[in-house]
Amino acid sequence: AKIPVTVLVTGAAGQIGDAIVPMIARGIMLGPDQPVILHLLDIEQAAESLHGIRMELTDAALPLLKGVVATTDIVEACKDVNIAVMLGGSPRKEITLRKHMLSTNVSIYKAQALALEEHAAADCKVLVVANPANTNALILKQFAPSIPKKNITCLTRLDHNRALGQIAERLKIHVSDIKNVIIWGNHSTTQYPDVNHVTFTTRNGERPIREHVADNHWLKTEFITTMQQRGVAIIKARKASSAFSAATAACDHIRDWVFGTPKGTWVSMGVYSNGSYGIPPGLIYSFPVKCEKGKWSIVQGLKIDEFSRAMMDATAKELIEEESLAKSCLE
Ligand code: NAX
Repeated sequence: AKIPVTVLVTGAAGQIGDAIVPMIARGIMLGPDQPVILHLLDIEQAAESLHGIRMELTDAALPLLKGVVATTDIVEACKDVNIAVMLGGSPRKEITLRKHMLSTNVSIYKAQALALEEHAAADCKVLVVANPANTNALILKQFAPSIPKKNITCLTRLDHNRALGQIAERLKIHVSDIKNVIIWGNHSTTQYPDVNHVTFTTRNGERPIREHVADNHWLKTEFITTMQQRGVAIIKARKASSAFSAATAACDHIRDWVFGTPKGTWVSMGVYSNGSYGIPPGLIYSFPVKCEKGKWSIVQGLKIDEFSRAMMDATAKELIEEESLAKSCLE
């Protein structure tokens, strides 16, 4: 039998937590034959709902679930975790000032980094979902220096999947027949969804998407704004922010990272920049990545046109500003 993998979910009593906990416990993230132990962390005010989730996990009699630790103690939560999915943080709806949101989250991510640094497994893989995701991951990287920096990532897979979904709907093709969209940069409204390298499957093999989109104008205008505003549109419609789709994306992110991306396919992940494509080294920036044997690498050699260059630099600029704002919160 396989050794169980311990997965930490912070903010587990929140709405994405609600969606992702059953997914992990039923093998959607790590596969149908991988036993898991769940560590669920939330804050004191959410202790009762956390207890409720724990009761439901018991009631579901899940064959893959080998243990549950539901706690409000960060040290207990981080003990020996192999994978950490960080959903916990102050929600946007309560805090409207960016600076305020940053300073609250900076202190949360500093504290959680210190606990992971000390108590998590040495090769722990970290996925930060909570906003501002890139900058929270950057803080985590700074305060958990013994965790390899390649192991600290943030979620832009939801944006990636959204882009595939938008293109599929527009072109009336199935989403599984298109691939290789890229989300560059920040998980924010400055993100750049790049379709220049997207291909779709035809009877005659892979063809560039541009051959299929008569309306190139759509790709440069409405598509990009729809993407940048999609989160807000979901909130308007659901009266709550994305939950199921975010949980799905987080599972996709970890699954592809651990098991690898299919040959010829890449995905978007927020990872630390090594200077690829002229992006300042050290930033946590969303790049196209391929994964193999539990490691990601940035896809190299893609042609970048002038429009893309400007969009990629604009989102990098926003991340640099967020970083300095976050650092000023630490002083
Ligand atoms: P919720 O507000 O429903 O849940 C957040 C949970 O975190 C709450 O249960 C809260 O008690 C808990 N929490 C707060 N401080 C904590 C701490 N110090 N330690 C542990 N837990 C703590 O938000 P939800 O809709 O689940 O979203 C979670 C995060 O994901 C938010 O920051 C949100 O902005 C972010 N998102 C990021 C996305 C991405 O693509 N990167 C997309 C979806 C989502 O909006």
